[in-house]
Amino acid sequence: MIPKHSYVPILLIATIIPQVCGGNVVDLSSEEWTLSSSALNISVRGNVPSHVHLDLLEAQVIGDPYYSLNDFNLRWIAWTDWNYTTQLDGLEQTNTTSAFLLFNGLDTFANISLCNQHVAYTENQFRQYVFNVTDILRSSCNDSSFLLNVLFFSAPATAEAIANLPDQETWPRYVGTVFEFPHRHFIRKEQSDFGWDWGPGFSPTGIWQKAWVVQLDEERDEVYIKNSLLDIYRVGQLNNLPPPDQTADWVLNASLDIIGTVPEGASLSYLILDLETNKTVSSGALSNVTNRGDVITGTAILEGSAYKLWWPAELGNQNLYNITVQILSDAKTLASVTKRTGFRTIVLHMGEVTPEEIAQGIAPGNHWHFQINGHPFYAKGSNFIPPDAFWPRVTPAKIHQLFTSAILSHQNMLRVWSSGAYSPDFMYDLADEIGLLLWSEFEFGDALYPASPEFLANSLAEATYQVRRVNHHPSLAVWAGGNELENLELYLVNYSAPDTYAKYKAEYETLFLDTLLPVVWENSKSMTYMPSSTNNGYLSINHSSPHPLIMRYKSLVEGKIYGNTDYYNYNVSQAFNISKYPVGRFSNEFGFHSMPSIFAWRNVLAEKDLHFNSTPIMLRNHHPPSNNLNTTNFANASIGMKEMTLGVEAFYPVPNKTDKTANFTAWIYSTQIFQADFYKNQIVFYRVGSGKRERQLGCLYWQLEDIWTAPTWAGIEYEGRWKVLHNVVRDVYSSVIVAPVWDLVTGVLEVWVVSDLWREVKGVVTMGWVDWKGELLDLGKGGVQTLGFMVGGLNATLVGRYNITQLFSQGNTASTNAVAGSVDARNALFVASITATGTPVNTNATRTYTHRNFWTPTPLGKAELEDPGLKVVYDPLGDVFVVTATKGVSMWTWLSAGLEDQEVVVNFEDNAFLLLRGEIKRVKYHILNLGKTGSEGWRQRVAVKSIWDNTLP
Ligand code: BMA
Repeated sequence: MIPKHSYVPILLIATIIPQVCGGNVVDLSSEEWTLSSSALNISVRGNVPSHVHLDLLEAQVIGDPYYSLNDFNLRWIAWTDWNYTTQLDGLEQTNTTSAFLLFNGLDTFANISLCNQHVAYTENQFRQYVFNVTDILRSSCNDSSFLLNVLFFSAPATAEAIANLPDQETWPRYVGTVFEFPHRHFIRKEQSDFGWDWGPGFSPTGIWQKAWVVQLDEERDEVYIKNSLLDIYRVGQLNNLPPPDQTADWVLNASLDIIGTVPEGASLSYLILDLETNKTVSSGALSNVTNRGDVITGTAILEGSAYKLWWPAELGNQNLYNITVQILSDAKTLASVTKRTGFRTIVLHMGEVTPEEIAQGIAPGNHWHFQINGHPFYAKGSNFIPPDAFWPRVTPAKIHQLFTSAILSHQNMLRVWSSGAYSPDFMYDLADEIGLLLWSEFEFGDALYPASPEFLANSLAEATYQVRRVNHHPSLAVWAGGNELENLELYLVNYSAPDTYAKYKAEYETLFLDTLLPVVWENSKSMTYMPSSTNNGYLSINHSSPHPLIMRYKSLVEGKIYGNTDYYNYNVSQAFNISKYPVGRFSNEFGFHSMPSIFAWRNVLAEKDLHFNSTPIMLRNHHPPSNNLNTTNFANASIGMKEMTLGVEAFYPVPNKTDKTANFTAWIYSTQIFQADFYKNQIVFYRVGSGKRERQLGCLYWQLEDIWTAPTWAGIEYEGRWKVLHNVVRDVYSSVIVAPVWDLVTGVLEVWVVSDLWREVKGVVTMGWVDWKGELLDLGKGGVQTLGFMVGGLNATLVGRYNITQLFSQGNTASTNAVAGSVDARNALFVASITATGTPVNTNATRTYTHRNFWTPTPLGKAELEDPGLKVVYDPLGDVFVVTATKGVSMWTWLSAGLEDQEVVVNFEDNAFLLLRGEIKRVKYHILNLGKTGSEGWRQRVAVKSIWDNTLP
């Protein structure tokens, strides 16, 4: 199904900023700011929200931070203290006015002063801060000079100072990867700001979120809503458990965080607007109102069947409602907030597999899958990393483009990986609209963290703000404490310093089970919480216990299956060995890196550096991480470069072209093919697992997109271009697929049909073998086999089985065993296609699903490939590119803009496909950017190639 979403940025019905009734709110974005460093004698125009790097770039003090090795060259910015100053305008001063500074985000260590009086010191990028500056304004400011000063201290220097404090905590060796700047785990700042294996370490700083001065007249009971929580859940629902009744009424819990004081006796009202019909569905007074002065909370019971449900993409409509909550006092509205939301239940079900389920063939252990509105579904998606090193320049249009790409490749869930930043409201808004579930995480990852009272209090405040801010979004799927903590960090402690395991595990539980879990559970009944992204589930759950989740950790019983999996294997010889892949209930990350396109490289490198192992390309390969600030760390970089090279050499024709650019381009393409091929093999393996004893119900590969241009795990480049991977994902994430699964240990090729529809699918599968000229091969089963099949809802069915060891005579690299058949494996391609009829989820109309897949008994590097005789022409009438293979079989057929059209950013809706001899494919495309020149005539220069081109000089 081609979703209706287009690439045109849409106008958001964004979450409405809370409005006070009365009061004076000064937006600090509209003030004139100066950014300065006295030590460096720099003074330029500043912006709010912004980062120092962006402001220095705008003022032309520095060049593009993303160019070449500027990440190394600009490290001085991170070591410097920076001052943002403004003379506040628009303040209203009376004797009864109180005044507050409200910052939605300061990155990170800031000393704030107003009228030369100290206001506060901040130390958490992710907290909302409010400071009462009434006294300062009344006593210390003269009318003409409201000087606001925000001095940011160097984050790497501060982290170092904290790490060096007497008696500071230390961790065993190996725990807590250092990427570039060290000590990230001591500070509450985006962890990847200090470098990561896919990105640069800029350590940006600045007022990175919106900020205001809020002035309230105390005599008029003025209040301001600084944050708010809406929680919608079914009556009887408890966190982490499937709701007992999907027809039960809804509970609406609204809780508003206030600047000022809500007077005693105030009440709350609500109004719910259906955004499709623009009609009010329900309104009235909230009951059980509790008023703490700074937080006012109330609830309502809403009729269970009165609201259309919200569904993820391809599972139903994204029905949305506006809920307005008002604070009323003496028949006057003091303040109101409107948030756009949806009605759904989403649960990560980790309960025990029941005897009935075991009798149905599901392995004992615990479940680990998501249920939307009471239905298990297959989660298809990827991991989302920060889309830019500088969040203030991330626009809704950029996120919309990424989300549209995800939807076009049939993804319904993104894991917003911790160690970046909490997603902005507009990102959740877009996900709500487009139907992408966002598995969200607290920003802790790949390290163990302090458990000091100060660190816990700081983390608690951060989590409370974030949970309350975003809870109303129907796209919010789950909260995880952090990334790879249970499966990696605790494991590393146990491995490298087993004697101290108990201490570090206790600290881990203090933060992730005793501190963060209550934040989620006390604010929201609708959300599941788990302490670590990858985990073995819980041993027990008891909502009335002070320790409600007792995690399983390593209490594993042979034969049972428990949690989700994370799999990285850089030994390329094992890439297609399915016996190495983890068997679990859900795969939440796996991957391998590849090179971005020459177009992307050209935008950030000098022409002389456009070759595979050039200095800047190598030094942008951060896998494995350099572990320090060394700017000549070729040793680790060369490991990553070599892995990509070996992947190509092991499986594909090795490019060796005389033309330098052609050779570079061919190598890039080949690393992308190895990456995509490897992911495809795993995705298929996991999806087939939905019909096996593991009842595998989720696959999120690592990683959706790039933060910059570098060799990484991404499927989408920084500028939005799809790598081979994203195209392949689009193919294998289709609802109904045919999937060859080869077991190199047994030499058996199985063919499965997998469906993630909820009702059965019936159809016909056609399987056969061809040679590279496209002639049919008769391997003893009459050439082509056609069979009927049926696949149950959310299931997989075995439709074919071939003993590869016995099938081929020569060149049989599929097995080392003896040879029986008469055909040379180097000249054989297995092709399977299906046509099936099924019913899309939550619809009644049936539709036809088609899919084709292939497998080769020998790597393409050993195959006797033929020239496919590829041709491409642009058809202006259909506005499509028409591709034909005139002479033979075309593998990994690849369309791209002409080399001279480097500014053209275009995605072909179908790419990296198989074309049999004589086949014609009409390919649609999406333009993301035509560049400054408009690239007149680029359509005529679109080029096509296949893996066969690698064999050409
Ligand atoms: C996992 C992730 C990330 C990392 C990726 C690639 O460890 O959770 O931390 O970037 O693999 O190495």
